[in-house]
Amino acid sequence: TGGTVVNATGTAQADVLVDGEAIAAVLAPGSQLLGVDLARTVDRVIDASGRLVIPGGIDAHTHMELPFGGTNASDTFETGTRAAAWGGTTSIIDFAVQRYGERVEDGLAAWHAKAAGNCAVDYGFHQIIGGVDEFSLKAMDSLIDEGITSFKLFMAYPGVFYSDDAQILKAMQKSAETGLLTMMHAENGPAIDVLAEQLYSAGKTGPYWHGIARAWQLEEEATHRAIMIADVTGAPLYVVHVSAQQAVAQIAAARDRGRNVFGETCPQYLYLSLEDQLGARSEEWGDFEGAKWVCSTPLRSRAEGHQDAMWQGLRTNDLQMVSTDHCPFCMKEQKELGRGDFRAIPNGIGSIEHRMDLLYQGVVTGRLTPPRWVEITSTTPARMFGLYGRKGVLQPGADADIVIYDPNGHTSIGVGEGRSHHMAMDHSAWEGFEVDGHVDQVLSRGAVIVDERGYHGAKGHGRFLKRDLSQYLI
Ligand code: DUC
Ligand code: ZN
Ligand code: ZN
Repeated sequence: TGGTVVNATGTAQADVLVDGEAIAAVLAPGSQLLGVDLARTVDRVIDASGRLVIPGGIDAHTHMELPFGGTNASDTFETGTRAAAWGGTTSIIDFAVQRYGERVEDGLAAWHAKAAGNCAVDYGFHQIIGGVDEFSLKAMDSLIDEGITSFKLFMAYPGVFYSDDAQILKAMQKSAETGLLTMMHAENGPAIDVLAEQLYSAGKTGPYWHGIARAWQLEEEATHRAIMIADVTGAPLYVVHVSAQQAVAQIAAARDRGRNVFGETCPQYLYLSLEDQLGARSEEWGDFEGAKWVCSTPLRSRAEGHQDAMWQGLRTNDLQMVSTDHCPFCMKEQKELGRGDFRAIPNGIGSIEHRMDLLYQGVVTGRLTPPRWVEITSTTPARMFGLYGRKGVLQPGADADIVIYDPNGHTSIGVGEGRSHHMAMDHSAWEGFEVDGHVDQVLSRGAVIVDERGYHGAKGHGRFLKRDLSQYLI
């Protein structure tokens, strides 16, 4: 009661009535329903006065326990979804992995086994297709029945996940035929690997060179190529982790031509830069400190204006939403595998806990309205990935995934006393970020899993989300 309900469509002073796991009504303040004073009738009243009441965040791009770079991403489904809950994210969509030579069904079954019974919040999967061949193409026919309505291909990482143009074309034909949404990691991997090898051989071995090898031209080129192959096949295309302003321009041009082409960016591409990485030093790690921010696509130059272009893309809706690409690795024993050779640093940043707060800063600085904040963090992810109605909106019939957010609160991000950090990492890529706003309470399907007294969730509370086809396509 007493809060400001924010949906993607607007804000209103309203009370939200929850019955069991679902929202029963969104009511004018005062909580009267058919003459009954609800505040005196219900089991429990949560006072939300002075706070924003929003649909729980949906992080549509996470990698719990991903085997990558010779190690495993450090958050399990248990620790990662608990950190999500702390940060106001009540659904995740993780990537099940099929590697070259593996059966898609086996890759998917392995991901179900990792997640089942371990999640604090609801979870769904996209399917990575790491080897496009007649078997995986056939297996893609049954994904929709499994509630998996999107798959990811990689134009990067030759020898690991990489698809060549012929494979991309065939998979996109399958996407057009079935309605599965194609997600693309758009970077020219073969070219990047040559540049990386040349830099390394020239003695340029530190973390910063990772970003130099992964030049924006090779993101622009791959984005363009993916868009054009999508065009020929009629496949809907969603470009993940966009960081180069030139890639946004490619997506914008396709959208202007009326195509089903979409783009996601991540908090790191809005806030962090290659220059930050170049200057990073610490007593413990020296200039290897920059390894904390090694991810792909890489952080880009602030002087070149990429971060502003990401905010601008969110403003113009050429970028539709923000996910984290949460792929955490510790410095000790994980990132440090790449000491002396940036190519061996496991790629990834952990942000699942901070996405809602970091994006709220867009409201604080006047770059986003509160409804747009909700749209890019919850409503569009729900529509894009076939969850809308159940998730992404506060309306009767929707799951009672609700965040009570204090716009006057404060959050100190980072590891250590008085700061918020519940991810299984020995550092934070966001150390020292002091942000306005605070996640006060979190409900997942009607259960209060976070409040001012702490965490009350349970592993196994989160359920697998069978998703419908994308509700965002033109
Ligand atoms: N990029 C990352 O930073 N980590 C995991 C995979 C990816 O594409
Ligand atoms: Zn990727
Ligand atoms: Zn990813």
